This record gives sequence, C-alpha cells and structure tokens, in this order.
Amino acid sequence: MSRAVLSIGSNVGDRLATLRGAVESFRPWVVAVSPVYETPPWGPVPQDPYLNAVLVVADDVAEPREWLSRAHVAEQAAGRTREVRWGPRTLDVDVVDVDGVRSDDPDLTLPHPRAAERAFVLVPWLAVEPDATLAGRPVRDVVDDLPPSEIADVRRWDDELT
Ligand code: A4P
Ligand code: MG
Repeated sequence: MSRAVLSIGSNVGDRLATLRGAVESFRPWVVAVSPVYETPPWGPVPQDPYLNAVLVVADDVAEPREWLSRAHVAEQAAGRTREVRWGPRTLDVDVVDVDGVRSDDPDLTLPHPRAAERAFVLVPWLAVEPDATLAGRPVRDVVDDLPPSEIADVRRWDDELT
C-alpha cells in the first residue's frame, strides 16, 4: 500500500470547480480531503490569490512516481499549460509526501522541497492529519516555525470540495 499527500492549488478561472475536478481525478484513491483555503500567492511572480487544499490518497501502486503521473493527468484534465515557473495556473498538483520516502530525483523530489516553507500546504494538511510528519518532524512543529502572519493569511473558505 502506498499513501501520498498531495497539494492542489488553483488561481485561474473557476478555482473551486477546478479543485473539485482534481478531487474527481483522484476519486478511486481518496482517503481524506481537507477544507479549502484562500491563500496569497507565494513566490516571486505577482498573481491572483489561490484556492488550496490537500488530498490524502492511497493505492497499491508500486512506485511513488505513479502519484506524479496521476498528478500530471489531473493537471492536463484541468487544461493546465506550463508558462512561467511559480506563475498562475488553472491547476497545480504537487506530491508533498509518499510514505515518508526521501528522494533527490529532480523529477520527483520527496518530500516536496518547499513544503516546509508553505503555510498553504501545511495548514490544510494538518486539518486532515493532525499527527502528520514531514521529513520526520511533526507537521504541527513545522507550522509553528512559520511566521504567524503567513498562517493567518491562509483563510478557511466556506465551500467544501466533497
Ligand atoms: N517535481 C519534482 N518533485 C516534485 C514533487 N514532489 N511534486 C518536478 C510535483 N512535482 C515535482 O513542476 C516542475 C517539475 O517539478 C515537474 O516536472 C516535476 O517533475 P511543474 O508543476 O511543472 O512547475 P511549477 O509548478 O511551476 O513549478 P514548481 O516548482 O512545482 O512550483 P510550485 O512549487 O508548485 O509553485 N501560491 C499559493 N498561495 N498557492 C499555490 O498553490 N503554487 C505555486 C507553484 C506558486 N505559488 C503558490 C502556489
Ligand atoms: Mg508544481
């Protein structure tokens, strides 16, 4: 059994519909779906706010890479085009963690190298998995290390994904 934590985000078009579509893409394997949060754009590119959420998924896949392939299928289904790194997108699916596996492979780095800095990943993750760990550390401790303003900026959205 392989269990993965996925971060989904959208800041172009009907963001909520896009995230719901992403959940449908993973429907056969979904274990938990976090609440939705509106989050300020992270990174160097000025752009609109995101809606973000986290999915926990599980399956008998042999390789962590299978989750990345499924992420790419979901992105394609949402009409994603890759234009600017860290730029606006209909749907981004990042593989945050797969069973605590560590990998330096540039095609699938695990855990996701920027997850620990991102309140928009950690806050939703904690909401569905309060005892989660990231690279061996409790996620709640990792969150505690972030600037409080970044945590406060991750605002719970009323609509649910399921
Ligand atoms: N890749 C390596 N490891 C992974 C992994 N663990 N999960 C490779 C997913 N992909 C991984 O990704 C670039 C390459 O990373 C892929 O070929 C894959 O094999 P990409 O999705 O093509 O490009 P990208 O998304 O533009 O770059 P990157 O570095 O993934 O950007 P991020 O880190 O995903 O940033 N602000 C808010 N508030 N919410 C967001 O969701 N997202 C981004 C995108 C920026 N700012 C944001 C948000
Ligand atoms: Mg990405």
